[in-house]
Amino acid sequence: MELNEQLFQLTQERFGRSPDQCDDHQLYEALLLLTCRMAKERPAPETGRKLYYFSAEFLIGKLLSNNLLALGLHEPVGKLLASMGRDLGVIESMEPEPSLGNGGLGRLAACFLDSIAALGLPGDGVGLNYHYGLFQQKFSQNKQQEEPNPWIEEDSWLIPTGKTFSVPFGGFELNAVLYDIAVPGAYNQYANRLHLFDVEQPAAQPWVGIDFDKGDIVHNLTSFLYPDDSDDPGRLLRVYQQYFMVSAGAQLILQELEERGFALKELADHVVIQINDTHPSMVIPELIRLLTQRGLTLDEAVDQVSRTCAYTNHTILAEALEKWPLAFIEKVAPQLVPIIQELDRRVKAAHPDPKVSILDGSNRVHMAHMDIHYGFSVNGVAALHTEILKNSELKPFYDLYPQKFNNKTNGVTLRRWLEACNPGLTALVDDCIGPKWRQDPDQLEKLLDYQTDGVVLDRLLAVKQNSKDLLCRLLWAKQHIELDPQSVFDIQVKRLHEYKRQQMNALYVIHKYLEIQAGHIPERPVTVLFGAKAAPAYVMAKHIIHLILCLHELIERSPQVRPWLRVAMVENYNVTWAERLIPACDISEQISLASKEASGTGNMKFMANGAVTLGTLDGANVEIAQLVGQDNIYTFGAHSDDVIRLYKGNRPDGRGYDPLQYYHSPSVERLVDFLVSPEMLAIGDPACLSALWRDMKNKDWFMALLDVEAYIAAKDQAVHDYGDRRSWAKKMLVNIAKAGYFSSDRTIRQYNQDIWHLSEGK
Ligand code: 26Q
Repeated sequence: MELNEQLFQLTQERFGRSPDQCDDHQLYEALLLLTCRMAKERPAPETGRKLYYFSAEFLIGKLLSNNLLALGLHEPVGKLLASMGRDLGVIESMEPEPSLGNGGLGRLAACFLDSIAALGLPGDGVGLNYHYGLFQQKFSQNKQQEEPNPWIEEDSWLIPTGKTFSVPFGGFELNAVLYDIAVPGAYNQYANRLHLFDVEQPAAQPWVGIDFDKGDIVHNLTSFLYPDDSDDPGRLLRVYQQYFMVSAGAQLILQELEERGFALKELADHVVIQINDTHPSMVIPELIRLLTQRGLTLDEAVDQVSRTCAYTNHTILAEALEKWPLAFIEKVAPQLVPIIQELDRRVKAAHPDPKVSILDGSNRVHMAHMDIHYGFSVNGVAALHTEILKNSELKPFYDLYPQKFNNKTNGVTLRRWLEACNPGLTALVDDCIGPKWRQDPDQLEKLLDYQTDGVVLDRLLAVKQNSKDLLCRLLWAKQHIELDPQSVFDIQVKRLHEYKRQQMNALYVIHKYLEIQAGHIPERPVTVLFGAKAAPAYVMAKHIIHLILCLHELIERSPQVRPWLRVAMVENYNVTWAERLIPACDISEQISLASKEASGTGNMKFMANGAVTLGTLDGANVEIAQLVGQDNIYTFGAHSDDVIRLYKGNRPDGRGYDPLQYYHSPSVERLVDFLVSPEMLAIGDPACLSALWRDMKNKDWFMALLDVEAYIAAKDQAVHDYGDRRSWAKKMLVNIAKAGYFSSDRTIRQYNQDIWHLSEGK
């Protein structure tokens, strides 16, 4: 049936009217049903060995556009709607965005599912169906407020499967109900699945903010992503979530294995499990439990599981490495305790070094250690990150198992992060090099032939200007903030964390503010845009948001400064905001303290959209710099080995980093002290601002003061260079041309070649 007939039939059945009589929401619902049905009917790829990607987060974003693209319907539907005088963009805006992730790790999982399907590989995601997702961010009195994000409507992408699995907790059992989201592959006729487990009787929305009864596991287990883990009930709920996800997931895997006609003791031949950070690590003891319960000996079960599980590390921040008290596991899943103890006993018998044991002296379970001993692969997510794991953070493990360690530099799906979010740039790329870069992203390098083509460079600048104009309109519509579309757009969007150093960017804003007030007018106007959520219990991160919002208010009130400098923070930064912000960016802020950002993936999305990176030599920035060359990136700041040395207190004088030493440079002191200046205290909360001020000068754990002067110089250089429009356009072009390496299709091919081997097995 023709597309327009299908749509007609659907809207008639559902709303008793033809598509052109439907309102935007009705059209959205009809397209959702149509797309969902088509995706659902697709078969799974031919199964050799099958991958299960376990992750506590899948930051999938809105799906309508993405799925239309994969189904080859984006253009026809767009045209059909246009012929009725409707706009696909408006229809899409009806879709609620699920917030099933925090940031990079969750978005990576979503890009990976997209690429696995596009390559026609058999691989499903396994996660949880959080009803209110991550909180929704609101600003009030220049502070972040949290509210639930109820994203599940009557019609959604969730497909009920009718499958349930009983999860045995200490003292009670809970049924895990399985919902699926279909993941159609672009360029083929297959679809994989994202399996999301849910409780049977989810709680209704809490009335006040995001407060809820953390002890009511039966109803609240899947209410929120990352409940506040600053207190024990919150931490315990996290462990309940993790065990629920992995137990149900493991049961699903064994059920599918048997349905395919294989024996349990052949598990490793037919299944591979990728453990996305340590959040799903309990899948290891849980699978061992299930296999022994079903007749395998302990040795057989340990052997199968160890050849099935592979672990990805996403962080070297010690505080983010999960170490759960064994007492928590005793309460949540007591049946795992003897298994974990036995796994630890074997490790201790073979390796006396206490640094590599699973259970430490305080009876805490080091989840990563369990993954490394009882998995066959350990990977970092960018070249530098993997080297730091091998040489520093996980060195004792690398010494034991050098063959397990490998690097898989992250990537992003260019289908969402170029084709869907930036049609203007996509058309320009197609006009220059044809359409084949979609399936072979390295072909983007052909754009290098146009570096001296004035027509192409001017078109590139026009495309960028158009995206900036659109963003200005959106920010006005959403937040009543007026931007200058002719200014340089400098954008930092990512989770709020001290190591990412949004506070250092704020110091740049203060620097500019003071310069302009002193009568030093900059070469051209600059707009500094932020987007970030702070974890509800992360006090310092909330202070930084407060600082940024206060700076916004201060500058909006200053007729002298405002023409030259503006600051804004988008409210509720999410995937949808990213899709609007990234195409409009001139300068991409990637300024983490070297050694702390495992990879970053925003950096890749920005470069693919023609933004020039201003960054430290951290994470994948190092690889970006190698690819684009020094003329097409602005790098600054301390190197990772210096930082690691500073943390160890290895300065020549035997001391560690002392922020006061940098604070007392006059140009830095006035920036930091501005936090508690009369003009700031008149706007902001003195308690927050002075707490931040004290922390910055006395602790500065992530060394913003070490790099701030180099940072200001590098940013001013970039703003200067922006003035030579043709030369800037060339930098943009080189960045786009080199972005092919950061396609997640490349990353997934490497995972498959080195870790998964999905075409093997039967
Ligand atoms: C752990 C224990 C208790 C509570 C929360 C957590 C927790 C939650 C989320 C720990 C880590 C995360 C998220 C980490 C994350 O997003 N990491 C990012 O992963 C990206 C994909 O590999 C990288 O590009 C980023 O560099 C990395 O920061």
